[in-house]
Amino acid sequence: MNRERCPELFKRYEGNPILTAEIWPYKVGTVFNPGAIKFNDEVLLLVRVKDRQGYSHLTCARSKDGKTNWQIDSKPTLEADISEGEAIFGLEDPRIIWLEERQEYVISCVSFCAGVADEPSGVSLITTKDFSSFKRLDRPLIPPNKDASLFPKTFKGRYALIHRPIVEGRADIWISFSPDLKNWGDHKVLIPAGHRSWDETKVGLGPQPIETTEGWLIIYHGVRKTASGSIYRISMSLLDLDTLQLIHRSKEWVLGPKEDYERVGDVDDVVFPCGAVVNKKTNELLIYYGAADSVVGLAIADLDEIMLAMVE
Ligand code: BMA
Repeated sequence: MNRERCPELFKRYEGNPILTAEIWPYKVGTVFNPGAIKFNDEVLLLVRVKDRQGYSHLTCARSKDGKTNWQIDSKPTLEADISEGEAIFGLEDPRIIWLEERQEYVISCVSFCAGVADEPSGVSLITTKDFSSFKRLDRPLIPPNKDASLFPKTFKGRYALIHRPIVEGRADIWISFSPDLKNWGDHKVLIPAGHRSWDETKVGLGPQPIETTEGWLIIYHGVRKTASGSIYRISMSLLDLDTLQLIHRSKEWVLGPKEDYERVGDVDDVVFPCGAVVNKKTNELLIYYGAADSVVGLAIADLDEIMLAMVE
């Protein structure tokens, strides 16, 4: 199809990939799957860094325009902490929100459960005000679980958490609620994996939930296993602002591996966003994504066009 007549909703930034292992201030293997948030008038990315042992940690990269001149911490910013029950080999795929209620940032990332057979993946909730000192909250849910984020607000006094447990072999997106960030319940499937479609193998949350006038924008990744491997693409859905019920889900994926840096890397054919920021002046959504588990890309879409595309 003629690309002019059918432009893609998300436009890749022309300077992609924006972050690579080559520009890192210390020796690493790959850099990908960053969380993103506005912090002190800058875009802050908390980037998943895989070292040359194959273990992951998180490192801050900051930029005034969210595109260029990234200032990267000179050493790991946040690492797994065995005294907190996290197996030492990894923190992965962070999502970040500013939690109004507690006036602090909460990072939800994948960690691995030390002391549990086979060290399954679980979710760590980590708070910070400055991205240099951090405090763990209680682990919200039992493993296996990943792809989690809190909402930045409470709903009738309850915190809400999106997450992706594996239940009876199924990988659907769930939502759970808590009055105190300790006790979680009212668990429901929010976005099930697709049926015979591009997202039939599994789905999981992408960036943190984004509040818009139309509802909470939930960008999620979907996976299809094919004869030549899995393909990770993304799509969008919308939740009611108050009830968090699903009100729209796009029928099609909106961004998938196409460029070389998305198609070939440590894991081929992966686009995997964990963070997004809104540019209020331009009405644009900027999503930051890991490409082929090797580098960081940026893709940008107009928020009104996103809403129109959702209901198509
Ligand atoms: C998922 C997560 C991501 C990774 C993706 C592709 O299960 O582990 O961290 O980017 O697989 O390898």
